[in-house]
Amino acid sequence: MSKTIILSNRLPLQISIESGKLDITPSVGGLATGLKSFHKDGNSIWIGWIGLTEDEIPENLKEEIINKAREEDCITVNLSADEIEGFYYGFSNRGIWPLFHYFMEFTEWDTNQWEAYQNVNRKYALAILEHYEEGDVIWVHDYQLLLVPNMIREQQPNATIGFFNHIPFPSYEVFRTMPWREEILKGMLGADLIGFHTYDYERHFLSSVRRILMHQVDFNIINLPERIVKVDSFPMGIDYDKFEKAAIKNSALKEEKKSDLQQKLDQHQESAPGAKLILSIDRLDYTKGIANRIRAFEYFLEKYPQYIEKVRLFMLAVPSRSGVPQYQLLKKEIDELVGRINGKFASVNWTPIWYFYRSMPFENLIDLYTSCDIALITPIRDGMNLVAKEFIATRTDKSGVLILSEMAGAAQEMSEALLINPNNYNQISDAIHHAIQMPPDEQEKRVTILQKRLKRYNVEKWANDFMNALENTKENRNVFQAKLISETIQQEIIEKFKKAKNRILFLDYDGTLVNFVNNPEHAFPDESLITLIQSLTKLKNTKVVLISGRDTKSLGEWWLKTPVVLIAEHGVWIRKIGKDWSLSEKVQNNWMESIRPVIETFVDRTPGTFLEEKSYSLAWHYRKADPELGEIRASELSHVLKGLISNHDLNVLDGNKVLEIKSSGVNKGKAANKLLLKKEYDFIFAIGDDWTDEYLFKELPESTVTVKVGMKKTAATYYLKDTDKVRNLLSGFAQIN
Ligand code: ADQ
Repeated sequence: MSKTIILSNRLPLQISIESGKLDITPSVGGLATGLKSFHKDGNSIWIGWIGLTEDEIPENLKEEIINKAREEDCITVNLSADEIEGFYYGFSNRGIWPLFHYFMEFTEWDTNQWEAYQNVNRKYALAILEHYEEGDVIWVHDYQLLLVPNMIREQQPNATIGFFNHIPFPSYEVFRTMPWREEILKGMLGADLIGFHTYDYERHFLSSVRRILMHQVDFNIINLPERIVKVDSFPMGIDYDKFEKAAIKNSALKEEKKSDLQQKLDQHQESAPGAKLILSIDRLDYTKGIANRIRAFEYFLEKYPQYIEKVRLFMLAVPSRSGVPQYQLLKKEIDELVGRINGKFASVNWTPIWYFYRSMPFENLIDLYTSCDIALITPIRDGMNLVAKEFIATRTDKSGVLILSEMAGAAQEMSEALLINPNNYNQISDAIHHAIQMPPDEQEKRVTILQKRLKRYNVEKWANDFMNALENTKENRNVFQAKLISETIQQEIIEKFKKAKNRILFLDYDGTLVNFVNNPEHAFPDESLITLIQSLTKLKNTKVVLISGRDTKSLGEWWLKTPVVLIAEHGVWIRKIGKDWSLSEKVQNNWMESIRPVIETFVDRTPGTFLEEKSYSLAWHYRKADPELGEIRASELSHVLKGLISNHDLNVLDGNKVLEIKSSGVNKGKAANKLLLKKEYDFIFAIGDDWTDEYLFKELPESTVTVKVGMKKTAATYYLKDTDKVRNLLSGFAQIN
């Protein structure tokens, strides 16, 4: 039975060793909860690091740790202190983390850390490969493991791999500053499905893929030569029931059963009529905007002094990544800020900020969530932010106000919160004022809507949605019904070719025999291609036809001495062997006068594009343009042209980075079929890479061997990955004797 393999940096296990005794318990984090329906009944395994380096684990406990983890269906990846330093504290948290959160000034790019990141990613990938069996589904998590999907893909090309990024994906302008940006993107593209919390992260990622790797992107589908990758957003939810139940249980507790913290919080409430408690909880991280929050609170007390002694900020900062210098500096900054503001505003019986730098047990977290009046969550950047969602889930009496930064992914789904810009202290202080003043029925209205949404889209639904989408990518593979030409299929085709008495080959040029280059005039045939085509023409009873959208000039010059039939401008011109160019179709070109100026306005407005004027068609090339602007303008131009030509016998062809307008009576299929009229062929072969070649595939006789270059939607029977593979097949034809 196939299983799910989950991979994350840390295992969902808590480990402690006290007086030589080992204790391992499953952790209750959101991810673990979300995946519980997959991670049970032995139907899944979870691979990750246990949280202690090799030298921190006593020799006599190593075996026991492995076994105990195994009991929880977890497989441990061992990491040394050096590996953790370079991979985790280094590249992951001094490089990727600040960059992806737009803190470019904090990024450190170090070759040794990059080495460590690659090596540790390889270690995780190997751990997966060791346990992978055909049919298994693999789900890789987060920014520490960006290279893993492709490392698995290289060894297991047919595996189903999902990747989810828990932090933001930055804009292309920021991402491009990373020295190893290509490697990181290629690593991620090993997956079949890539998930982000929000659509914004998704579009930033797609933009980087388009601009850096130059892959063709159609909506949220990335077309790689051999497969497609789907990108989508899945906003992560919380274990709603757990928080709701805990809150109900908490409110039912008798006075003497309440925690010390709860009793202290109750006293605060009683200390002054109308006293308000503002809560802030996060890991101590510079992305969370803790310093901003304190400054905004100071601003609030100055702007609304009537709340002095009536409002308190309860701030819980959970220690995090203290091995990274930026975090040590941040700790110092927060300590000083809290000290300064408390010094400035405190009175004998009131301190404005209660500050705790520690982790707290779950029960205390619930005490805080349920006792406060306002949650003030102001990250500068945050992938999602689950604290905001947890706060809402615990408000079973429907009271409370959430003030949330619009820079948190959660803000996209929580528009009923008071959304603020974390850098605007005035706006934050007004939001605090608004929250304090908000009437209970308005609080109830807002909380009710939020709760309904969070309850429905909880963490389990999030995980299920991702896994279902990942399952569906298996079907995507079948959308492309064309079959990859394997070694065996190639031999079969060559055998057919060999046996045939009369053969004809229709070969497209750009993107099929040669790769695309920025300047089409530079795509001349190299020596080995000329030799290859010449050797094909030397075979008996074999006609070679180069069929292209190009004009007669370059094709004619390049293939002057080679005995091939040339078809130019998609079928307008033909040059038979030993003859001059002649018109194959009677076509008009008087329409060009009126269409040319329209295209010229697009050339002027779109840097990197140019107009190619052929004798019977006009082509607008946008390969060198900014990829996104190019696509937008192409769709705009196509729309304009289609409007203009509606009463003419013309059509607009959407080729590979080119829009071409020409007579609708002409296409490659029609031109090719004309050549078949004169002779009986028992082997017809057609190969091409773009939309214009589909006419060949559709209009040639059914027995034709049709081949698409690249994995795209096509009417062809087969496909090949790239031009090298095309040349390899043609060499097979050339060597039949
Ligand atoms: P984090 O940056 O850690 O997560 P967040 O989403 O707020 O941020 O999650 C924090 C979690 O820790 C919450 O579930 C919370 O209950 C828990 N927690 C907070 N304080 C605690 C305490 N004192 N003791 C114990 N537990 C505590 C990263 C990204 C986020 C993204 C998540 C999930 O940075 O943007 O939302 O992953 O994808």
